[in-house]
Amino acid sequence: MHLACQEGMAPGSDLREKLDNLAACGYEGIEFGGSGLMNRVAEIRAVIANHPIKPSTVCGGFSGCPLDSDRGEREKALRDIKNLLAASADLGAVGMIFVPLFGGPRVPDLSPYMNPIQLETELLYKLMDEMGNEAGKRGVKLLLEPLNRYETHLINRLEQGVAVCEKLQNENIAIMADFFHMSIEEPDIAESIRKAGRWISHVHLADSNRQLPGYGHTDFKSGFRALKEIGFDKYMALECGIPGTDRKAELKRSADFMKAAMSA
Ligand code: LER
Ligand code: MN
Repeated sequence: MHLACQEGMAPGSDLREKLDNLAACGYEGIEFGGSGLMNRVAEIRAVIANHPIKPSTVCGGFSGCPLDSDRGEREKALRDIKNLLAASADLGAVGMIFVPLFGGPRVPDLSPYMNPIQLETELLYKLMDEMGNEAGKRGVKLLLEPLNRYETHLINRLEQGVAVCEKLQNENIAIMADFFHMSIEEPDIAESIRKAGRWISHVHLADSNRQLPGYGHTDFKSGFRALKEIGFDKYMALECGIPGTDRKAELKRSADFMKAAMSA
């Protein structure tokens, strides 16, 4: 398991300084936001080439919405996602994080034929299969992220993400597990991780209050133990707030906290 941090959280005035600071604080990877990333790939590759910090993942950042009733919105999303999968490959990242839908339904209720969730699910299968094939061509993964109920009505728990993976049986599609969302939605985080098993290919780290791990009440020890048990060996990227003013000291303190939890 390798600790990573989202670019936006890293202290530093430019990418080089951010990478140096992350390395000094005990991290091994950096997660990039997808918005505008296509235009930055060459610059990032040049700066990161011989650096110990490696790109872990690309997080969302596409326009449109894959599950909108408007075909133009869906096509925009699909085009951007394909480009971001290519960018992920160019950066050597594990893959691209994908949230199919923020908020409520954007498709009509066609009950008794299909309600919005049924329609969204069928549409999702079709689109994810296509995106998964694209990910395969690029040698990266499409990482489906369950979000808590206040951010999406569609996929809230790991088991719902796993159900999509099992339905599609596309080896380029996986799920990721975000400790913040899990602290709201999973009855037992460790057990949910164990059940999701091999389908987990990325992790987001935040405590129960979406601050740095160590500032809330999430039990990271049992969560990390479950990740070890399933043989998870990829990146876990911070996606949270940093309390206080000394960001570097806080990032180092949290890395130390997580390393202790990993070896407990
Ligand atoms: C949103 O809450 C989140 O967790 C992000 O990773 C979505 O891209
Ligand atoms: Mn997340």
